[in-house]
Formats: sequence, structure tokens, C-alpha cells
Amino acid sequence: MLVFRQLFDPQSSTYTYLLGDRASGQAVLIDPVFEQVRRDTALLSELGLKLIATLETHVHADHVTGAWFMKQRTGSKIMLSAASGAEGADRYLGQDDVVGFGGRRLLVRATPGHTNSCLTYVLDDRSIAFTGDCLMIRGSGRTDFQEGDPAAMYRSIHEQIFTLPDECLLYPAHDYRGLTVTSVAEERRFNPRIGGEIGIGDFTGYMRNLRLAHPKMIDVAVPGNLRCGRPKGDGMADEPPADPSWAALRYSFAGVWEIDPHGLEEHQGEVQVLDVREPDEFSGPLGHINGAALIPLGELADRIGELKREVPIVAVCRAGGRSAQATVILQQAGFKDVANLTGGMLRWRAEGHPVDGGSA
Ligand SMILES: N[C@@H](CCC(=O)N[C@@H](CS)C(=O)NCC(=O)O)C(=O)O
Ligand SMILES: [Fe+2]
Repeated sequence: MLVFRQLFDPQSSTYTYLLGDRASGQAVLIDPVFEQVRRDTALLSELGLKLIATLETHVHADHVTGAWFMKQRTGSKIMLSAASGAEGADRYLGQDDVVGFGGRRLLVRATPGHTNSCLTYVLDDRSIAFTGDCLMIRGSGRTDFQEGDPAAMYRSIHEQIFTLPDECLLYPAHDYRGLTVTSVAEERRFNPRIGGEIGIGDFTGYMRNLRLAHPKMIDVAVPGNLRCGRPKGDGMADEPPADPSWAALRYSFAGVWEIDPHGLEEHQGEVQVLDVREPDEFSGPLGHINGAALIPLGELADRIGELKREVPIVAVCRAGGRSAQATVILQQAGFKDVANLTGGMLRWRAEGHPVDGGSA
């Protein structure tokens, strides 16, 4: 079975694609974004997948790739076009190369035009292709910076993308209107720049008059991507964000820092345990954690002044749901070191940790 997820970075309108082979647990990511590495790592771990490679569709001008950062976290191999001129990749790809993950394969097609390094990745059964910034949904990548070349793009689209089966689904690297997917037949017919009877001269004429503003990040993004997303090491803003160090926490795809019962017991004397259940639950059959402060979730925003800002807080409830929302409220109020007790009192008890009160 194929695991397939389309992920979005709102800052750059970039799509990142996760492809996994359920049987082997191997996965690849196409176009990971530096700022989203924590999110993507969380998803891989929740889906039980091992990242074996990150693939770039090209050297991006609008965001820095997460390739290097992902490699630090997961050991994934960095792959991109040999035509990129980038340093620090593990494998340089070109026309007809094959990238395997478990029992599945992606086939590489060179589709220059937006940049020289543009690749389209076609899934083995030709049901899906990832077109990067070559063919977009009712659009195409621009050709007015990097090695942009409208004639090359026209040929790439006609020879490498429109030759795929009609029903093949196409997923681009960006969409600026929130559209998510298209197909070969649709674009061949309806793409306003290149569909129908539009010829190479019509296309180049269109592309020379797009009149788009330059990407805001281009001066940082291109050099960063030519290092495959490795920070310069000068402490500038492109350093990876540090993980919290006060306990072993896990970041969830839902966006919450989680601590497991064992981790909380280890740090119990050093943190504030905040129980956000109702009073009758606190004194009810599940009992509560020794030293826990009780502030029901509905009262938390008004009573936030009762909590110390300099001591980490672990929020607790029955099953770990309401307390996850408590961490959101605390973070909104400026609390930095906050975590949710995964599974709440139910898991705390099930794993044999001590409780005050409650029934056996
Ligand atoms: N406003 C965006 C620029 C986005 C942009 O230029 N995107 C490129 C891809 S890197 C493109 O080809 N856009 C095609 C289009 O907008 O039609 C930014 O500042 O990052
Ligand atoms: Fe691009």
C-alpha cells in the first residue's frame, strides 16, 4: 500500500509530498521546507515510516530546503539534480534515474525551463507525477530568474509531462490559490499558457510578460539551497530551531509538545503539574498526580497568574485531550516550557505510576 500525504508551508505556498511504502516502512519526502522539518518528522514517526531520502524538484528561490536538517534528524539521503551545481548531496539525479523506497519507485524526468535543475518525479505505475515548478495547476513556473528559459519549459511540458497517461495526477511544488491537484488531460486542454493549440511562440510570448515581483527570499534561499539547506554555521537565522532541553519531549503532528508518563515521573520535582479536569474528576476514581495544581480548563485563561513562568509546566487531564488545549492556552499567554502528558491520567495509571486518592 502507498502512503501519500500532501503538506503545505503557508509562508512560501510550497507543497511537500510524503510518499511511503507501507510494507517496508520506507518513505521519501519531495521538497521538504526547512521551517517544517519538525512537523514532517512528527508525521513520519506517527505513521511509523523511516525516511530514506529527501528529493528536490529544483533549487528553490523562495524557501530553504529541509534536506540537510532532515538528514541530521533521520539519516535520510539528500538527492537532487546533477544540473543543480549544489554541494553536499548524497546522490545527484538525471533523466531516467530511479529512486526506490521499499517496493515502490519514482522515475526521474528532466524538465528544465524554470531552472536547469528542474526534475519531475513519476510514480512507478504512472498514476501520479510531481512536476515541481514546471507545470503548475492551470499555470507554470516562471522563467524570468535563475536559468529560466520558456522554450525549454515548453519542450519539457510537451515531451516529458503531456506524454504521461491522461489520467495521471499532477502535483506541483506550489499553488498560490489553494488548488491541490490536476491531471494531464485537464492541463493539456485547459492550461491557459500551454493547453489546446498554444504553440511555442505563443507560450514564450506569454511567459515574457508575466510581470511578477521577485521572490522575497531569493538572495537567501538560492545560496542556502546550493548547500542543500546546510546552515552557514554563523549563528544566523537559518540555524535549526533548538528542541526543548528540560525533558525528553516529543513534538506531535498536531503541533503539541508531549511528555510520556515515565518522562514526567523522572522530572516530577522540577515541574509544575497542572491538572485541568473538573474538581469532581480530580477527587474522583482516577485520582491525581501528587502535587498537581487544579485549574479546570475553562478557568485557565482567567487564573493563569497562579502559575509560575520560570518553571516548566506539564498539563494533565483524563485522556490527554483537554490538557493539549491547555498547552495551547499557556503558549498563547507566553509560557515557553510547556508539555502535555500523553494519554493523561488513564495512561499514567495504566503504566503503574503513583496517584493520590482515587480507587484501585
Ligand atoms: N511572491 C513569492 C514569489 C513566488 C514565485 O515567484 N514563485 C515561483 C516559483 S519559485 C513561480 O514560478 N511562480 C509562478 C507564478 O506565480 O505564476 C515570494 O515572494 O516568494
Ligand atoms: Fe521555484
